[in-house]
Amino acid sequence: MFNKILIANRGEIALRIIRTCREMGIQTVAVYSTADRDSLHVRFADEAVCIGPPSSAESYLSVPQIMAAVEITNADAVHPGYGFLAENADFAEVCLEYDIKFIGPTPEQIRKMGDKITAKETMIKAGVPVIPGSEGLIKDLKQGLKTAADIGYPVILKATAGGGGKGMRVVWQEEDFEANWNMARNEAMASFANDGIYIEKFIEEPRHIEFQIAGDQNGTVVHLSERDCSIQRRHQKLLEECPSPFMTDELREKMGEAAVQAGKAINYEGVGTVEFLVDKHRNFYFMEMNTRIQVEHPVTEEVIDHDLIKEQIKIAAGEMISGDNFYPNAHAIECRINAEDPFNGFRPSPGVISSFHSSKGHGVRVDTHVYAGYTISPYYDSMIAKIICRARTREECITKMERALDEFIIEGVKTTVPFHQRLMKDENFRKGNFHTGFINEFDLEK
Ligand code: MV4
Repeated sequence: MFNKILIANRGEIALRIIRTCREMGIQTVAVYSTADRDSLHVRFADEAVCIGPPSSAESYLSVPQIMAAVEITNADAVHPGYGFLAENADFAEVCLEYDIKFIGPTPEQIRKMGDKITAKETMIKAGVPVIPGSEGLIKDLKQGLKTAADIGYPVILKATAGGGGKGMRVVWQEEDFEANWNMARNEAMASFANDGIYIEKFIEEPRHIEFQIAGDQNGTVVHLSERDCSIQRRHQKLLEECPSPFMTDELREKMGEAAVQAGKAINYEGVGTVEFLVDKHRNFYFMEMNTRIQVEHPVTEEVIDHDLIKEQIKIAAGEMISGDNFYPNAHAIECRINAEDPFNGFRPSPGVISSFHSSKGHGVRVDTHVYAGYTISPYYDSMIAKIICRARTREECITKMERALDEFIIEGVKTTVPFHQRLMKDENFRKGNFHTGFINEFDLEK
């Protein structure tokens, strides 16, 4: 087992990782930018190293700064958390070269899933259903028009270097193809310095259902059931839950098996997430794989009663997992609380938290790094807390969440709490009747 883990992250996930390390008797090193001097991860870690100014590029994204912190503290492993360097294959490779264990998959596994066309080709070979579309990259406008006509409109143009919704364009009819083609290529070049584009059939009103998987260094891969992440706004997830209200035992078996096949196809090591789009007929298609721990991992932890960070660390240390899948024993919902004004287009609302009271009580978990007096910096993402509720049924879980939201007090900044309070009351949400376009149709003032 590791002696000392350096956490290359900040905020609630850094705290989350420190907690598990303490329980496992592993020493911790926090790294922080000058904007995070007064953060709890700095206080709760055994050691802390300042790695630069507030800008992420010069601190949390700086491989030389982080490797220097590893060197001076003599850490033997790095946990990247999510965001920042978590899916940076070059960083994972530098760790490998310096004989520091990167707690996550190998650089090769990260690269295979990071390039979306390579990922899709790998899934086709593994027998995992993918969205019908072009075979590989589209060379030029002419080939694009022909491919789109063959697939049939509507189609969607995606950047191979993209993901998470960046560089995507939906085309409803042939006469709009050329303009969208040009925009997609320009956007992809500007965002990713790679203008490779591929085309898929556009799936209308899909659900986003993802499977948590885990694979060990021995080649065993299992799934830990699904999370429904269809409640999103501009590709930012707002709420996640397990089980999905759309799930059946039969569909879970089929999708779970596909997720395990996806992991096995790349010999996946670590915990990861296989994202699927599911249409109204319950056809499911591989969309992307995330090779990191995700924000919404507590939803799974609550329903299967396992610590996923602990599993990550054990796998990284070479421990084997049992070959059994995990199924939900309860219902869990996570509401992401962001310092944003939901009545003003979710505009960020940084500033000082003047007072803070966390929701508490049976079946309520709040993962947060904030406290009264804490300053929310405009430099980083605006998520300040996750309220996770667990109950035996979805109905009870929603009721508990309503209570937990009412009890959550934060003053000094605007938050997305009122959005979630309104969502909990929505008839379609309560019925489990929603898809990824739901929030665009959802009127907060109603
Ligand atoms: C799609 C799609 C419909 N059809 N692909 C968005 C994020 C990126 N991972 C892929 N995304 C989508 N791909 C086809 N062929 C619709 C989306 C999509 C979406 C997916 C998941 C969650 C929210 C979404 C919101 C809008 C579009």
